[in-house]
Parts: sequence; structure tokens; C-alpha cells
Amino acid sequence: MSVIDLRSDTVTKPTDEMRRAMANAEVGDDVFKEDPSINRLQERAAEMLGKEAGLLMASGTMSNLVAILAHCQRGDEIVMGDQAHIFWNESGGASGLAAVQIRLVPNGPQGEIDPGDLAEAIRPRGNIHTPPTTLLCLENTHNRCSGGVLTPQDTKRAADVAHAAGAKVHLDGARLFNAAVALEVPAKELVKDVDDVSFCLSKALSCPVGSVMCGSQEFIDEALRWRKMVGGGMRQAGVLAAAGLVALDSMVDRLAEDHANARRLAHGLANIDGLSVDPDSIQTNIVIFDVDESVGVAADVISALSREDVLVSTPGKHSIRMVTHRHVDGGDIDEALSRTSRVVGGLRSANKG
Ligand code: TLP
Repeated sequence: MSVIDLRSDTVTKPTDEMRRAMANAEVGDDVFKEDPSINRLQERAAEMLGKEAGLLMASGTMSNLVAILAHCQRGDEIVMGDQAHIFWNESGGASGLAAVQIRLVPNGPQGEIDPGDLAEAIRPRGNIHTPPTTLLCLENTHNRCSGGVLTPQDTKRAADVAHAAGAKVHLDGARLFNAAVALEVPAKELVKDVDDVSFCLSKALSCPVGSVMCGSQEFIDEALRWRKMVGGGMRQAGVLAAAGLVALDSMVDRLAEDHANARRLAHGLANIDGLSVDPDSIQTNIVIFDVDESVGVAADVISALSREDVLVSTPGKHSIRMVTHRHVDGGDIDEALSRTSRVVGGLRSANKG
């Protein structure tokens, strides 16, 4: 029985074309800005996103941290959705290393933030008792909102509120190209109202490492110093950038296949008694579904699935996440569904008895 790995699109491996590009990459010392492959990747990314400059980072987590460090001062408050990856999954870096305080507002079903909620959360400046709100962090696609997509209008509505209050806007676009493909709009349309954006090369785009942050030249100059401070000056990392250039050329359009597979998966899961998901809400490659008490807790399902060689992850006690990517095709989805149906049926019968 083959293993079907739906834990994350981060499990994707570099393509043969990427490996060839990596082997042949022109490199130099990037701390001296002398790595031609990195320079090309940064320029290409900035151009694709309609920003002045780009900066290669080691990871999405590093990009988010550096964005906060570059935009904020110690003791500032930053606002984000209550399901934000920065809040849930980045080891507390915003408070631990950037010394800012996080204020949460509710995320809507697709990860959107209500402009009214945001306006209420933003603190007025000039009061010595309260921290100034200096940054809004958005996320597109939204991981914990089942890969939900922010439209350009969703982003503009929130960004306008932040900007009117003098705060900057960072977009965690780890899966930005998934959003662009799902909405059939150029990625630059999704980021025109934010001050900076970072996207990951190492998720569904299949690169081994990397994230690229893009913004104004002034912001990137500031981010460069913070990247150095957190140990992200990577020298001959053109070998990584070479894979990134291949990804931007050849891996974006195919994301539509992952999205179709995710919808197929969600439709199948919705037909399994004891699991609930609305297949029509799935827009990209992440399917999060709830597990009914009659089945048990998510951890029970995850262990039983792993015995059937289906690997998944869990965002909460009663929910499971399955992520589609380049290494799973329609046949794997059907096989994962039949194994899941068997596992869930088995757990329900055992719980009844
Ligand atoms: N997300 C990972 C896990 O951390 C949950 C995954 O498997 O989805 N922003 C978003 C929206 C992300 O989903 C992730 C990774 C990151 C940032 C961090 O990226 P890396 O892993 O490169 O630090």
C-alpha cells in the first residue's frame, strides 16, 4: 500500500528541472549582493508583484518576523486575525523577538477581516497608556481558514482602515499564487494595497527552501538589515534561487490541479458519515474538516489513518487538515477517500459497541 502524504504541500520535492538549475546555478556572495541568481529571483518576484524590490528569505516564518521587525518598534501593537499563522504557528516570534504585542480580531470564514472590527481594534496614537497600532497582518490564502482566499477588495477594505490610522500592512502570502490561480487574477492585483508581501517557494511551488519578501526599496533596505540580524544572510544561496526561478516559470499554473483535487477530496469527505465539511467553501489546496464525537477526537482518526498509510495533520482537537499538492493525483485522492471511509466507519462501530 503506498503512502499518501496529505500533511502539507511543504512535503513537495524539487523537480528534475529545478535540480538541474540548482546544479548549474551561477552564484556569488549574496551578503555583498553578488549572487546573480538571487538578484534575478528578487527582481523577477518584485516585478511579478508590482513592487520595487524583493528579498530572499530562508522561510515564511523568517519573512513574517522580519516584516514585523522592519515595520514596528518595541512595545507597538500589531493586529491580525485570530486564526493567523503568525499567531498560532510561529513560536511566538512576534513577541519573543520583535517585542510587539499582538491584538486579535475575528477571521471570517475565508480569512477575511471585517473593517469595522479592525477599526475598533486600532488604538489611537498619542496616549501614553496604550501601545500604538503600527501594523496589520493579513494572510492569503488563509491556512487555518481552509485555504480561504482574500479578494483584492477584501484586502483593500482592511488595508484602507489600517492606512487611515497610520499603520502599515504586511501580507503573509505564503500561498499567494494559490489565491491568484483560484481567483484567476494576476498576483500583483492581490497585493497592490499592502506595504509588503512575502510568498513561499517551498510549499506547493515545490522548491526545497525559501520565501521572497517584496515591497518598496526603502522597506527592503530596512528588511535587509533585520534579515542579517536574525542570521538570514545566506551567501551562495543562488542554488536555492535557481529553483525559485524555475518555480515562478513553471509551477504556478499547475496549482489549479491541486485545487481541483482538493474539491474532489472535500466532496468525498462530505459523504462520509461522521465528518463534516462544506465542499463549496474549498477554493484552494487545503481541506479542513470536522470530526463528529461519534468518531472520536481528531487524534484517534489521525493515528488510525496513519496505520492505513494516509498522513494528515490537525489544526485542532476536533478537526483534521488534508493538503493536496504535486505528489498526489486524482487516483491518490480516491484511494485516500476509501481508506478514510474505512477508518471512520471502523471507529464509529467501535465507539458504538
Ligand atoms: N505552514 C505550515 C505549518 O507551519 C502549519 C503548513 O504546513 O502549512 N505562513 C503560512 C500561512 C503558512 O502556512 C506557513 C507554513 C508559514 C507562514 C511559515 O512558513 P515556513 O514553514 O516556511 O516557515
